[in-house]
Amino acid sequence: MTKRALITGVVGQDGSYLAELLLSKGYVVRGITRRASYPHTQRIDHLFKQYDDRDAEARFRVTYADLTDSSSLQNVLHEFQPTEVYNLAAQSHVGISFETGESTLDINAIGPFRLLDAIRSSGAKDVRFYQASSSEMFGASPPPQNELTPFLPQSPYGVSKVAAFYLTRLHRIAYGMFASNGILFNHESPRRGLNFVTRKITYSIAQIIAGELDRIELGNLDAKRDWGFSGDYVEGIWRILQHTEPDDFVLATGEMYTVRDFLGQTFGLLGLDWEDFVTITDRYRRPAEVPALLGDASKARRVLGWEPKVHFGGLCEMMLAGDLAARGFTLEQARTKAATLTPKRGGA
Ligand code: NAP
Ligand code: G4F
Repeated sequence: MTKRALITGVVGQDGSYLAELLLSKGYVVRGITRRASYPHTQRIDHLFKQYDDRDAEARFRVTYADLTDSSSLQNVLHEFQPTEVYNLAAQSHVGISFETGESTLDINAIGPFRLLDAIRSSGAKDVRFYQASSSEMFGASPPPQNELTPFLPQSPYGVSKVAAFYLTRLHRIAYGMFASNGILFNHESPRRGLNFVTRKITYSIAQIIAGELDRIELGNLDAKRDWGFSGDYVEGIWRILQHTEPDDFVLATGEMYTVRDFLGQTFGLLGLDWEDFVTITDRYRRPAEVPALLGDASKARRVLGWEPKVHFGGLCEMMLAGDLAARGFTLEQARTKAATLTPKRGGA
């Protein structure tokens, strides 16, 4: 039987990689997106070209629905009849969740409840549900963190993800649903949103090389993160839903670096000293911070056979090369240009 996957958040970073993966495996894929005042389907435009989306039975289609709108979720479930539901949609920015706490809780906590409840009420017994849980739930719990580590969230985003984690487990326990959590540590890519720290850095370096920017403004450089590649993590997400039983899994690389390390690595690829180009500002500091995340993914390795392929150095190079290429530079050409730069002093 052909598998039918519904992906919420399909126009996001992970949604785009997951759609590619599932289509390559022969799935029929339906994505949902909410209305925006300006089209923002750049991450999946290549899929529209590859898989004709005009007729109802097309392999890949995207329809409007919103995690804050129960009837839109019920309608798409009824019409599409998925065998697997991947809930990736979220207000995913931790810093911004301090400014938009109520809507973050609505989308990230009540949203998954609406979806789980709609699946349960539909009476479809065999639908498998994936919830995009986050290492941000561990918050202030010291590293390393695994499936048994207590949650101590440090942001409205973290709290919202803890609620969704337990709602997913509750539907498993109370109603026997196949509902699993992936507790994913930070994962990045050339498709990462521009206001997450890794992409902000690589994008800004490309702007500096192109002569469009002098300095980057950043907040806390001491934060430690376990950064992997989104393309590797969507393979883990898929494996979580193919497992014989519903369960919760950490996905991580098991390596931890500071934001400062990320700066050193990426600027270093061009022979530059990051301190010549970075200004520290309180503007990007958060009311509460998650100091250190380091994942122990041994359960996923043992049970699912999942391992990440891309590690820190490769990730930095992939992201920087992507942003340079978009401005017409190879790494080699950027190195040559970098040697001619005179940093503008001031700042940190
Ligand atoms: P992302 O690029 O921000 O994608 C999230 C998507 O959710 C966006 O396409 C967004 O649409 C959509 N969305 C937001 N509110 C919605 C709503 N009300 N209804 C429908 N769609 C909505 O995030 P990502 O990095 O791909 O992450 C995917 C998921 O994994 C998120 O749930 C995130 O919290 C979680 N997660 C991510 C990481 C990570 O390091 N990347 C780690 C752990 C967990 P718009 O484009 O319209 O805003
Ligand atoms: O890149 P970030 O915004 O990612 P953060 O907060 O770790 O959250 C990401 O990973 C979570 C998994 O742990 C996901 F659930 C979540 O959806 C998201 O994908 O910030 C990383 C660190 C933070 O400590 C932040 O304070 O970088 C620090 N930072 C320093 N300067 C900055 C900046 N972060 C941002 N976004 N922008 C800065 O200018």
